[in-house]
Amino acid sequence: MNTGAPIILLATMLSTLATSSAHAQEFCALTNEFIPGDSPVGVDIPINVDVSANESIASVELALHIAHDWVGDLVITLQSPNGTIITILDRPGIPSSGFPGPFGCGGQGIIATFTDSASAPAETACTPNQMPTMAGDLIPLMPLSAFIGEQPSGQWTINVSDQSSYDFGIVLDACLFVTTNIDCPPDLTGEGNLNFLDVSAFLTAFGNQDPVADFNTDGNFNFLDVSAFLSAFSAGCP
Ligand SMILES: [Ca+2]
Ligand SMILES: [Ca+2]
Ligand SMILES: [Ca+2]
Repeated sequence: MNTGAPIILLATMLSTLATSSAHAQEFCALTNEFIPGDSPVGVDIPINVDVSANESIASVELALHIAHDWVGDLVITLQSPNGTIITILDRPGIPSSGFPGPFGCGGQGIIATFTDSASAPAETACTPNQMPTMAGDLIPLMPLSAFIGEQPSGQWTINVSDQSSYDFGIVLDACLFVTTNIDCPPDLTGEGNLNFLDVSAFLTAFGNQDPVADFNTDGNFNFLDVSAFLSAFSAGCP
């Protein structure tokens, strides 16, 4: 009896499983996009995200590296595949006191990660004598938590616009860090359907004492895990 093919199939499924489980994943754009000066339309930067169909967003962070001589000219937005748009930055320093005057943050450059878990708001992070003038982890103008629960796969769009004359810039790098939750734990193959392949994947993982088969998460592998898997499987998925 030749059992090689099924074993290879299951091994492939399990290695797919290991890389598609819920965790933070990074997706970057091809950049070096010119930001035209004094153009409210700005430049769109697409980022393609591809995760399993049974994953939904737990958190999103946006890392940007932008060369620009007057960061106070910039407006940055982020749109999800679902159509939700949030404003990351809106002419920092305006309409408050700004620096060095009514034209907003007069510093150069952004090398920052916009994240709800930061402690400093990006809108007031201007340090005009330092390069880059915005650095490290910063809180975006609107919370990135707006994306929680959406399906992350598809095209995201970052828009960067320069809303005042004179200075312009370039987007050098743009990356999204997407952390997901698995919405349907018995869908071990992660494609959004429940069928015999998920049962096979469970049995193999159970035989190998792979942590994904510890279905009641007590650290042991026994009939309770089989029972928990089968009831989740019969209950189906949303
Ligand atoms: Ca400008
Ligand atoms: Ca499946
Ligand atoms: Ca267990």
